[in-house]
Amino acid sequence: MSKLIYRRRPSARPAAHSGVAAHSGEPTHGPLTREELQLAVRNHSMPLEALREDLTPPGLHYVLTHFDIPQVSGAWHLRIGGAVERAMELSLAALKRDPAISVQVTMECAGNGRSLLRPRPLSQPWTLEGVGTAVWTGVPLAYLLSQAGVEPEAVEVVFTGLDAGIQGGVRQQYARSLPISEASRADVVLAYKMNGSELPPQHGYPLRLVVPGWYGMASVKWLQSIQVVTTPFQGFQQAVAYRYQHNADDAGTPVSRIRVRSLMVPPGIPDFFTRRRYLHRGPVMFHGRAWSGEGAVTKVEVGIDGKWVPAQLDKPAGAFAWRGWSLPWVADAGHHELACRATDATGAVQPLEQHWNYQGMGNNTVQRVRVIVE
Ligand SMILES: Nc1nc2c(c(=O)[nH]1)N[C@H]1C(S)=C(S)[C@@H](COP(=O)(O)O)O[C@H]1N2
Ligand SMILES: [Mo]
Repeated sequence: MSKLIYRRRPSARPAAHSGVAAHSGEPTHGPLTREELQLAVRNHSMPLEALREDLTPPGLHYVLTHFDIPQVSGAWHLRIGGAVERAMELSLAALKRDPAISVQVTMECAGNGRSLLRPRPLSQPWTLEGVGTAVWTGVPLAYLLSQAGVEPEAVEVVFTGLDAGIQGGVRQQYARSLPISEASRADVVLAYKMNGSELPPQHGYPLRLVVPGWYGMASVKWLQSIQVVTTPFQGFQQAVAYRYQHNADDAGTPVSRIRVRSLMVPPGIPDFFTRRRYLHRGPVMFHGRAWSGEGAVTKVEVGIDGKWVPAQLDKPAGAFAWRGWSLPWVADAGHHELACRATDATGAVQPLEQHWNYQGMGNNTVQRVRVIVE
């Protein structure tokens, strides 16, 4: 078994309250490692040109899977238990007979932007594209919890996936919890459809949780059980991973809602290898999307060679879906640097400089796109 344990440096300081590191090495300024490359080819991002679409087609939506996509038996049932009056076991057919809702949700990986940090935390090496928007259809979690009858002493609800593996030396099934207040929201859904079709295997077939507004780690795929608990959940993905930490010894604070971010469709055409962008001189329309899990997007500005210009915002497509924006520009010949930055209803605005943290979480620093106009 020990061969499967994640590599740990002999000198590694133990992470607070767990005795293990959340990932496989100290941050580095070095070149991309073999392990990062393996993760990057398993977990794909959304090509930025897909920002043109309100809804991301499932094959273009980003994917993040810690372990393997699990095999799902034909006898699959969802178990609901713990501090409830009536424990339940539900088949997919039974869940499909329950009331259903559809919610349009922009989901983003908490590690999006990680590999742009200096030094670079070693884990899934996202640049900017760990995001996508889908319509998720299924049973409201609050409906099933009310059917089960949550006991008054309950504090959290724990969601466990079928997928198993080892992270930070700890054998585990992927599991996360939500406080009762979040689990009781009307828009949290146990989804069996994505954009109107059956859930694809990589997105959690047969059933996944979707927590609108929270970074993706909360939306547990391949759900096996829902347990109502009376003490806070201390599983690895809750207590060790997904925390804003200064260093390995810092207990840190939990990652929850998505920080405000905007991205633009890279204009013009790319060079195959460098991805450098080339544009013709003259009028061009910039398009992009902006979102936040903390509140509505209220402003997007486009930076052109360091000067910020307000973009036109499209109508919102729902409280938890990205909002389109556009800005016309007349390109003059030469090298230019484009950027975009969003503000949300809480007044939060994307930083121009990185806010570094040890696991590389929530890096919403503004996107910069260099273009060559000819
Ligand atoms: N069971 C399970 N659920 C999971 C994960 C996982 O590895 N296993 N990854 C989480 C993370 S970190 C993210 S960002 C989202 C990604 O969802 P997607 O692959 O459908 O885009 O799923 C979350 N749910
Ligand atoms: Mo994630």
